[in-house]
Amino acid sequence: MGRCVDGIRSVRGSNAPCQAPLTVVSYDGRAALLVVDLQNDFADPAGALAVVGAEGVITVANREIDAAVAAGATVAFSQDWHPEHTPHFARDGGIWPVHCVANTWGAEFVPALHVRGAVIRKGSNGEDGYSAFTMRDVETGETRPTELAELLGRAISRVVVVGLATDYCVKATALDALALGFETVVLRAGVRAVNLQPADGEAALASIRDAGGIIV
Ligand code: VGL
Ligand code: ZN
Repeated sequence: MGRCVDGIRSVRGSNAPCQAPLTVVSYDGRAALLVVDLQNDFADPAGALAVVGAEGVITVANREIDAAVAAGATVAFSQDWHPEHTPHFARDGGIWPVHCVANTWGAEFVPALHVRGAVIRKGSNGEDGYSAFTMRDVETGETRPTELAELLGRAISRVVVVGLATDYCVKATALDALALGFETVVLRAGVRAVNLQPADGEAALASIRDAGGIIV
């Protein structure tokens, strides 16, 4: 019997169902690939908030980027882009080590990434936030949209999400995409979790699925 890997059966001819739906991701002019936060601080082993398994995410992301560009889909890249002081950081009352401070090495895209598309910096005016669609004012907590939804416009009906991290920015981005009415697909092989608690990544995927997202 075939083994299920990321919901895709590795041996043809077996008809036992996999746990995840068998959905083929294909790109066209109505699709957008969102590449979330593939920056040194998350994706380089020396990064301040290095996520285990991030190399695999870069490989998958590059493959998807190439396919999306070839098919005429939109590709957008988000960057976690923090001010030096933000309630996001442990030193300012939050939970995270200092990471992805604007204009530092940690905030740069990993050098191997095929950056071919628009770049969305969450908080270029000093805000921050997890979702690629929203920025949060660090003083008032108010959120407002980034330019991403406008960039996707009305021509895009479907978004495909890859990147880091499953339990924070991927989750927030996918939930916002669903709330905005996009058919939303998350590639399991193209995401990894921080997992402050061991099951956080799986719980995040479950909440995306519960909100109507497709995990493949
Ligand atoms: C993220 C933790 C802190 C993310 C950003 O990109 O998922 N995680 N800031
Ligand atoms: Zn952050």
